[in-house]
Amino acid sequence: MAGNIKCSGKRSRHAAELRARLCGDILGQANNGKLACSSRIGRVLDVIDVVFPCLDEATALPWVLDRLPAGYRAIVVDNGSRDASAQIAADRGATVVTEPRRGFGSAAHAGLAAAQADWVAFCDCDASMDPAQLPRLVEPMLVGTAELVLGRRKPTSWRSWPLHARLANKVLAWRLRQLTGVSVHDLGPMRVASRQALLDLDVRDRRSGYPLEMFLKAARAGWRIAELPIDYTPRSGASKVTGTLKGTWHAIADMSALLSDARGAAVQSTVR
Ligand SMILES: Nc1nc2c(ncn2[C@@H]2O[C@H](COP(=O)(O)OP(=O)(O)O)[C@@H](O)[C@H]2O)c(=O)[nH]1
Ligand SMILES: [Mg+2]
Repeated sequence: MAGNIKCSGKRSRHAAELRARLCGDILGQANNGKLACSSRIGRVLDVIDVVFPCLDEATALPWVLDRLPAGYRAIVVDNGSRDASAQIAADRGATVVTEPRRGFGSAAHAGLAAAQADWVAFCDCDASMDPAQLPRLVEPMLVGTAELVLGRRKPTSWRSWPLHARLANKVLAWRLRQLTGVSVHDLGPMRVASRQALLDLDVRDRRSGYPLEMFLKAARAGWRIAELPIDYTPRSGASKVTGTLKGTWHAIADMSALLSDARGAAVQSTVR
C-alpha cells in the first residue's frame, strides 16, 4: 500500500520520520526529541485512516477535512445524506463509503471495514472536534502505552454540549468506572485503536451503542485504555443524536441494554 514504511529491528529512520509526521511535536516532546521505533518492530507502519460517520454534514465537512494533518486519510461514511456531503467529501479527496443501513454504528463499522491502515481513528464530522488534535491521541498507540485512546471532551463554550447529554455522559462514565475499573470520564466519539484489534472485538451494535460496546469489549479484553483531553466546540448544523429527542431516546435505550448485559456478565464472572 502506498505510504507503507518498513520498520526494521533497529531504530529506523523511516519509521522515525513517519512517527514525526503523525505525532508532530507531541512525540518530540514525549521522547525528548528522540524518535525511536519501539513498539512496532518488524511490522509495517501505515498512515492512519480516520472514519467520519456522516449524515447531512455539508456545512461542517470542508473545515473538518481541511483540518486533517498529513498522514491521516479520511473515510467519510455517508449514511443517506440528503445534502451534498458525499460530493464535498469526494471533492476533497476523501474515500467515500455509502452505507445504506441507518445508524451511527452502521456508519462507523462500515468505515472500519473499509479502512486499510494499521490504525484507525473515529471522529464526528460535525466540526465539534478538531481532526488536527488527532496526533495527540495517536501518540500513546505509537509508543505502545495504550491499545485504545479516547478523546475526553472539554467544552469550549456552554453551547458545545447540551446539559442533558453532558449529565448523562457523566453518569455513564461513573457507571463504567464502577463496572470496569477503567479510569474513564467521557465516552467520547474521537478515538484511536488498531484496525485488526477493533475488528476482532466484533462490535455488534449498529446504532448509538457502538462506542459503548467497543469500550466494554476492549475493557473486558484487558486493553489499556487511555484518555486525553480534546476541545469540544459547538457543532455546525443540526445534531442527529443527543440534540434530538429521538436520538437521545435511542442512545439511552441502546446504552442501557449494553450496560445491563455487561453487569450480568460481570456478576456471572464473580459468581463462577
Ligand atoms: N452515517 C451516519 N452518521 C450519523 C448518523 N447519526 C449521526 N451520524 C454522524 O455521527 C456523528 C455524531 O452525530 P451527532 O449528530 O454529532 O451527535 P451528537 O454529537 O450527539 O449531537 C456526526 O458526524 C453525524 O453526522 C447516522 O445515522 N448515520
Ligand atoms: Mg456531534
